[in-house]
Amino acid sequence: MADSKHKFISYHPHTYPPDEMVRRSAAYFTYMDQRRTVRQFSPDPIPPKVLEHVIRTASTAPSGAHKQPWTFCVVSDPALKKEIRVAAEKEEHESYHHRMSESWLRDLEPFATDWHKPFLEKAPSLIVVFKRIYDEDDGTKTNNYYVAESVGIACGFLLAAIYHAGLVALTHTPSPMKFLASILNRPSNEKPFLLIPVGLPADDTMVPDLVRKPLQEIMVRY
Ligand code: IYR
Repeated sequence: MADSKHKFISYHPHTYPPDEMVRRSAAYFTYMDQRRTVRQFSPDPIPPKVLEHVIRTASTAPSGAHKQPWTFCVVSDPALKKEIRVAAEKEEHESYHHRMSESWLRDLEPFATDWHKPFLEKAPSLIVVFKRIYDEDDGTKTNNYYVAESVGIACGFLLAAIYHAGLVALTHTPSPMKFLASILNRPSNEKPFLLIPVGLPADDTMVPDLVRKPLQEIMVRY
């Protein structure tokens, strides 16, 4: 298993009897099935520790060669949030009016989105996730692998942790989102991946009446 240079340690994850596995997996599905993406935030503050914990949870995700090719920027400063909103709305205005196809705009109708992005200022914090396309070790470039897959999985863990903490989030992808790297002064090996406003839901939060695909449409048994 291990050579003398790379040691392995023993691992004893929790395991359960079959009926307990069935019960736990059903309960977790029921819980996760109640998560919804939210676009209306309360301006109420959230404990900074919660953001540290959910980001640590995200960083437990598997990654290519365990390179952990991610950076999570937490933006809570009102002036910086405003700057991000202004830059995002400029791009989104262009997208909604000139860049997105008719069919794309039609597909988005159920979500009632447009170029206005008030949640970028209203939410108490924005987590801006960057993928690190390579790293630098003593001035030498080092490779990262399966970067999009790794960061995507980490964002999945992040969204689950945010929900578990009793907060809501929006997976927002302003497009193009290069402006995030310059506003946040990120190094050139980091590319913006997702912008995730996090907070408590507004009192009058509404979400679209969506239906999730049934199992027979998403699962194929062989
Ligand atoms: N980036 C735009 C458009 C948008 C695109 C998709 I695909 C969505 O699921 C939602 C929105 C916006 O944020 O409005």
